[in-house]
Amino acid sequence: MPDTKAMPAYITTPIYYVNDKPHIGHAYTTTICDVWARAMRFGGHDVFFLTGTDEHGVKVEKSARERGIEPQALADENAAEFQKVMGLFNLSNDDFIRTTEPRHEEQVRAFVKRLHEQGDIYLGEFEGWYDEGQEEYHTETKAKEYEYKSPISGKPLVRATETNYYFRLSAYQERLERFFEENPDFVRPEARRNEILGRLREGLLDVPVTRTNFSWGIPFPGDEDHVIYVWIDALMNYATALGMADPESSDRARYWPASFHVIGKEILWFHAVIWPALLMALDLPQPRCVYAHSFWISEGQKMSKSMGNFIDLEQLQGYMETYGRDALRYFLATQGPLGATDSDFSRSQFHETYTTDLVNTVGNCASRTSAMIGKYCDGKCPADTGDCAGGGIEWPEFTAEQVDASIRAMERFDLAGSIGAAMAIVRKVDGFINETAPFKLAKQPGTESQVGDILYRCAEAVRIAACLLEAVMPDRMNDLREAWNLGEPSGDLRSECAWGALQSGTTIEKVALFPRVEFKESE
Ligand code: ME8
Repeated sequence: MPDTKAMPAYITTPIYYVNDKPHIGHAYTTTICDVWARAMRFGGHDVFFLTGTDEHGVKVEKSARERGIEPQALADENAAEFQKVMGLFNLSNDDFIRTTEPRHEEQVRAFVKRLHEQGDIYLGEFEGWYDEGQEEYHTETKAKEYEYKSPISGKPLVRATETNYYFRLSAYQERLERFFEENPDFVRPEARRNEILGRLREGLLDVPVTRTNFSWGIPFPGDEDHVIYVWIDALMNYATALGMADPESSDRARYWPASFHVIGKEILWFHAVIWPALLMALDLPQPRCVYAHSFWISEGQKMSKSMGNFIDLEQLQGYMETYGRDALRYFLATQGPLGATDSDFSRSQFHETYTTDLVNTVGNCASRTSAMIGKYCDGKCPADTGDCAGGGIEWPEFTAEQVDASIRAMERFDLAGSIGAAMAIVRKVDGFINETAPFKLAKQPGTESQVGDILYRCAEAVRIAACLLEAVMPDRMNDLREAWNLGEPSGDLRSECAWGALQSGTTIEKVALFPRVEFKESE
């Protein structure tokens, strides 16, 4: 087994367009990456977590023009909105890259220059079916299948001819197919991998990497009438943030390649095909996994601007004020569209998840356990006497299994699975309290040792679950750490979760982690 603990881990979100304000989708992707990044840090990994904004391109130029301001002013304004999300959701990103920063622009030009000089980029003319909204060409087969309309906006595809610089994507067809075969986990979930593989096998066209119809972009090195296509510029952020144009002089190069590029399913082609081909051309190692999640829909409806039903930051702030930000993080991480199907964000389901999992399960177990320790053990953690009165649970074995399952699930980005394993520990404690009824037992004389033993087991199991839940709910689990005098996370999650680390005699204060909230339909 390699020593994985000190291994660098690198996770990225898409960089978000600044032509609009952030909404739940952006908060979602960034939050799930944050959960993973925190979990890996607790596990002792050397983590780099990157997010940022995509600030060039025709969309930004157009939105700015509509507002009568400069594109850079719009970018500054909305980049600040995206940075606000970081604070609001307690996101622990190590950097926030903006594609208008000189450090990014300079490296993009260096990469593009290299590709041009080595013949991977050439000047050519092209005619094809163009999706203006997506800034993307489709093959004849695909255009026909889409009935010559954009699969995203429904607007007609247009026949377009351009003299542009092209990236020789077609030259990477075989290498890409081989790469996909040799790395079955490169694109996840599997349904998405199959889609990409199907499309890949239809054959690749060279792709334009410059534009001349607008100017808000990075000038093409050596031919400044052309600006670099926003997607090429944007994809390269994952490498420029680590200084990969000159890895020798970058102290972040050790993080390359990414463990996970987490994205939404609509931008998978760019990440699963174009990006790997660019990396092959640049001779850089490939990311381990491109994880393409599905979409949140709202109260059963697709969110769109025309419907005006985007769950925006204000609404999310409303949820936070009522339920707390950890509750929102928990909901996003456990109920989100990490698989191949979309998830519905509904007020009633949010409320139900909060009440069932957080109030009635985690909150209730922690408060019952600490209240009984207060009442029967003077607020001091009792001893593990082995004098347990029933329950029939092999706690060290049971918790070790859940800890292992939880850590492994997190490592492969199965957030719900990881959190589910931690929740299984808490549910077991709940059942154990009901079955062994220490509150009844305590009324009989001479049962101190038994009662203490039961409560030690409850407290120790809750503590272990809390360590596993800390990545998703850092605020509340830190409250528990403080109330139970558990100290700081050690950076070695597995040892921290070993049964028996809780010392008898530790002061255990009563905690109320998740207050009950009344459901209001109308909010
Ligand atoms: O595409 N549900 O930026 P973008 C879940 N700049 N996630 C959603 C979502 C939804 N309904 N809607 C959006 C871009 N997202 C490019 C990316 S990367 C090199 C360049 C999330 O502002 C999801 O992660 O349109 C999606 O991929 C991303 O927001 C798109 O953000």
